[in-house]
Amino acid sequence: MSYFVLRLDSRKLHSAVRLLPLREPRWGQIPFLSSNRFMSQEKVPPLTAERYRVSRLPFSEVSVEDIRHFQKIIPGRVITDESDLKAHNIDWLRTVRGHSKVLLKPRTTEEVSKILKHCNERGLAVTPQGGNTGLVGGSVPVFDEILISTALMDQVISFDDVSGALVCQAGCVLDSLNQYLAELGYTMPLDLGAKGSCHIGGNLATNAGGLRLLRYGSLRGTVLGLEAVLPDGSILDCLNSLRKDNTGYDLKQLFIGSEGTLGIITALSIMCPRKPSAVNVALLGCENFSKVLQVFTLCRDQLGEILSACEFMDSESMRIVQTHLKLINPLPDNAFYVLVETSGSCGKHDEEKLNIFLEKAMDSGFVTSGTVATDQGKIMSLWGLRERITEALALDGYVYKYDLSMPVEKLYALVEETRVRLGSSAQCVVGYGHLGDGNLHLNVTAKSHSDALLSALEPFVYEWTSKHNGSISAEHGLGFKKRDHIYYSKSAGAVHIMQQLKHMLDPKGIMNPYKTIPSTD
Ligand code: FAD
Ligand code: 2HG
Ligand code: ZN
Repeated sequence: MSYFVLRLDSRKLHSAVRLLPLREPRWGQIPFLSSNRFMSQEKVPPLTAERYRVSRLPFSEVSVEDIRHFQKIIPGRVITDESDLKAHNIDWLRTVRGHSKVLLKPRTTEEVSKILKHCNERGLAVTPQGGNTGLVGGSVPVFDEILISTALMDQVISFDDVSGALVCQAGCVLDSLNQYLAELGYTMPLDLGAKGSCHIGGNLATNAGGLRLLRYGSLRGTVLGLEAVLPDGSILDCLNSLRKDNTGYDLKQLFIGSEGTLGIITALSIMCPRKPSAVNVALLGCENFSKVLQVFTLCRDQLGEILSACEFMDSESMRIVQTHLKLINPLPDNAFYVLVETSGSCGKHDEEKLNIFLEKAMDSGFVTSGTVATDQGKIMSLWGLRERITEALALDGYVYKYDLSMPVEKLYALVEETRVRLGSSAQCVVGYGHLGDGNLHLNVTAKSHSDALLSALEPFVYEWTSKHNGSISAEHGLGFKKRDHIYYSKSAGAVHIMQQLKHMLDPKGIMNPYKTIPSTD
């Protein structure tokens, strides 16, 4: 047992800290789409168009001639077999379903360009797809949009060992990039639970936040350049690797977070930090949310530059990973948990700082119990309790998912109010998230989808968030599910300019229709 329990008041600590070894596969494969259990008839969601009552826009339908044309551009990489298409038509959460008849797998930017040029000329709608781990229904078609996958665009183009600039194609899997960089002593500036499946292009397209944002900032700062194919097939080359470049408008920012509605990101350049040589993770138990906030303040105060993550979970989140994934909570019976990670280059220095922080946290009564991990296996086990909540929730039933940012002191009040409001109509209401970023993940599960439960949640959650000056989508984007709620977080004037930009770049509206930006109709 190489866990060392904090040098704290040992009476308050759990002496026997036992964590299960990490279950395989982690996120290397997302079990949902590959296992028969989840591909069974009963688990297939109804068609999006039926559940959400959407009307198809007047795009062309794919013809035999179109398929022949695509086969000339990418021979052997035009997928039309219904069973091969099944997993690509359903989102990871299994809540929305389209019925695309064709999936295209280009390898190069030029191939993407030829495909989009043809689609634009023919008025064929398309949906770009990376790892299909998006949580707002943006990555699958609503009707029969052509799927364009980046799965085969998985090459690293270059890495600069001095600046840390990585240039790669959009279909590289986040975790593969991490492994590639680890050998060179570097790491990716972002990390998320879906790392084994999500593509870096998908991360940019959603402006994914994740677990390292507190330390390395958002992709809007770490992405140095990108290349995108516009709907008419022209290639926009903004793929430079400069830290500083103030020549004109920063067009790459338009594509970061655009969720496939303006073009297809084909390559990018990203600034990668050195891989920290000393990492510590502490899991702490707290009695109530105000103590969670006190721990966070103390954390920032005492850990300063070595603080690399600060996440919180409520007891319901913990219950759900224990129930569905059989993970073991080393600190049972706490109302709240805070996971603190430090990363640095000097183990001794970091441990000293961490211990001072922990002693203060215990002495001030902010924390009732805690455990620290310093070796990789145990660190991953502690992180599993946090990272795998999304997976556990999906096993609990139908999930209503809200991803909100707001002043940190308000974060948990919404969870409590939602619980009271829903009463027994919800199976489970959990609150957890990126405490350091003021980002709450409020999730509600029920046996199945119900319009009544949805009406109890919306617009309540959005109104509550807006009233507290928050954002109704902190990091997952708007996709299909949240597009029309954008007005809770953006003014009508701002949305109007977005619509004009969309129209300028995509006058026929073929790029990921029904998503992200409300239509002008
Ligand atoms: P997809 O799901 O395939 O696509 C997402 C959107 O981007 C779609 O609208 C799609 O059309 C568009 N798109 C994809 N590729 C391109 C491209 N090359 N060019 C243009 N548009 C494109 N998100 C967070 O922010 N933080 C988290 O901590 C986090 N954790 C997660 C944990 C789990 C278990 C899961 C399942 C999801 C999580 N997510 C998180 C959601 C997150 O949005 C995705 O995991 C990830 O960023 C999407 O990447 P992807 O390659 O799977 O994209
Ligand atoms: C996370 O932080 C992800 O784990 C997913 O953003 C959050 O499932 C969710 O609600
Ligand atoms: Zn998150």
